[in-house]
Amino acid sequence: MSHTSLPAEVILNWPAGDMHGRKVMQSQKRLGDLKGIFADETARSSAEPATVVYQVQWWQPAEPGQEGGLFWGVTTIHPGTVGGEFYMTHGHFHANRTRAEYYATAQGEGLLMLMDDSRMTWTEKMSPGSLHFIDGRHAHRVINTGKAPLIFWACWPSDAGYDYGSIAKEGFGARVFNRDGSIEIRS
Ligand code: S6P
Ligand code: ZN
Repeated sequence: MSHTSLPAEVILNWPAGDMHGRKVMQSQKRLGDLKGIFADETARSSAEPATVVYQVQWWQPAEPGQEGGLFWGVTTIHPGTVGGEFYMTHGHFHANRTRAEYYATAQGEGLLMLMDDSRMTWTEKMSPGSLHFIDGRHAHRVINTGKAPLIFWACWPSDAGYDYGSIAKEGFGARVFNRDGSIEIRS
């Protein structure tokens, strides 16, 4: 019996946070896209709107919403602040609160901010090699508190979905600022 080995559909560059493959998708979030995310909206709207805050690459080998599949992605958050607040992701709950996720840090330093339905908010430190299990009930946002890009890999179920609405409306229960070179978490 003959046997054929197919090439892998996606090749990762782990430390660089890069994915290559025909079906790999990508998106970028610029300061101009992040209205209402940072506390100081005046500072955000007066900054250069084309500045990239973070970018995501991901692979969906199943249909979104389909049960049983897994998605894989990588996010790079650039270093920087808006009105003293560190660059970060939008943050979201999963639409399906029974669907968990893993984050694993490749490079950089930051905080994974988690929040439950009662708005109780806490953080976990992210550094190269740190692995983070995100319970499906918890909203999650990543903040780059370092001077270099923060790169983390993620794996999540194809039917997790996204709920950005409540975060867009009320944010998380805490924010993270650069105060004279040190990290300050304000609730
Ligand atoms: C998806 C996963 C990540 C984020 C990415 C950007 O469940 O958590 O791929 O989508 O880190 O964050 P956000 O909050 O803008 O989607
Ligand atoms: Zn998620």
